[in-house]
Amino acid sequence: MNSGEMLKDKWTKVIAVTGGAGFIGSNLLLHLVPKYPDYLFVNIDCLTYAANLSSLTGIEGAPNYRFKRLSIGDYLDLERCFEEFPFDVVLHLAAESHVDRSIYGPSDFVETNINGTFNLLELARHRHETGRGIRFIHVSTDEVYGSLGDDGSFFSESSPYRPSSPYSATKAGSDHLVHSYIKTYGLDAIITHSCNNFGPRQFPEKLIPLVINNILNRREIPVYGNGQNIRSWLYVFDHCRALDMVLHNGQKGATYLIGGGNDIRNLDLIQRLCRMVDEKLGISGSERLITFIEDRLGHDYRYALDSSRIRSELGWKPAYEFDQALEFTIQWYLEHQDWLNSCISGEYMKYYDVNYKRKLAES
Ligand code: NAD
Ligand code: TDX
Repeated sequence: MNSGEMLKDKWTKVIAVTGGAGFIGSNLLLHLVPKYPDYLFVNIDCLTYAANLSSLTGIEGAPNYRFKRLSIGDYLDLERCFEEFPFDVVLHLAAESHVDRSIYGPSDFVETNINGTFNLLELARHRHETGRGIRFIHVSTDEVYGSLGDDGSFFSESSPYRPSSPYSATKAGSDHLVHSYIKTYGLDAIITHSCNNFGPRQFPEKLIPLVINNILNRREIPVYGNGQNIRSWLYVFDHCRALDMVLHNGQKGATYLIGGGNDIRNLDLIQRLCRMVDEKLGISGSERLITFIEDRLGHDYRYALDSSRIRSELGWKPAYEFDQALEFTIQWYLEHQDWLNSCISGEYMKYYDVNYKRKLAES
């Protein structure tokens, strides 16, 4: 018996989770590793600025968890990993994920989101073609569908692709590759598109942790344009529950939209966060930190998803009410300021200056 066969013998499923040291990936592993002690989880992550291994505290020593530091952009490293582990499932989350960074430097987005996904698909195809089943779950975003107006409409599984930013264009490119592997090679792949996630362990370049972090540091809260853009929010734990259901019961070749239904204008959300954080800290006046700055280039106005398919087929629905989840989230950041501080190192401040300094000075 070779080592791959021994692993197959020992574990009911062997699952690769790419990007498992990032925001959603770490929350997903914290959900899945204790829940399925008979599955082996292999976290494949090259640890970019957005990764944080301390997000995995609690499972890093679990017998059914392994960590492989490698880039999905490196085919040979990835091939060795696929030789070592007989994967039954790939849960693919690794990506460059921040829209603003994609505006200033799109090339890493092409490399990871398109080429990295291509490498994973090729290795999955090789397994599939040798008759060893493999399920490929590609975690995509609502942003590939572009922007909605004020007409109350929603994106559905059949909405046309109209990405606006280099980030969403590279996610769209990777989705098209996945679609082509389903159609051409019959790969057992599924694509999920979720709306904006929030919750613990999110890098503070994204709106909600950025607001909390800036309140804590008494720094301006930068609002793009007039703050009237609308985002639809999903608590990360509800996203993880959805991915668990897709992994076990999703239909081969299907697309699932995962929406939380919490649609809110950015300014309303920021003001709500200011009030909630102030109340927890026993302070007042954080709303005065709000600073309107030049709009994001290509800024999408509104996203909204029709998630009736995952609700009716898989019985998923969000378990958390929006305000309650916001409250848990704020509480987590207040209790984990060491985690936040570990993110806002030199690299973060360099990014912060490039993205905000001039705009804040001109505001
Ligand atoms: P994140 O930026 O927090 O984490 C990404 C992780 O991927 C990091 O740990 C990073 O080190 C890793 N990574 C990046 N490049 C890599 C490479 N070349 N090789 C190996 N690992 C690499 O992202 P997130 O917010 O957790 O998003 C996870 C996935 O979900 C992404 O595919 C994203 O497009 C998608 N998504 C995110 C949201 C959201 O609101 N955060 C919403 C919808 C979809
Ligand atoms: O400083 C800011 N000021 C501001 O007004 C930041 C960081 C954001 N915003 C606005 C831009 C957006 O309208 O807030 C909204 C949310 O911004 P982000 O947190 O950057 O998220 P978004 O651009 O909507 O994309 C997110 O959701 C979809 C994730 O980053 C993507 O990875 C995911 O695919």
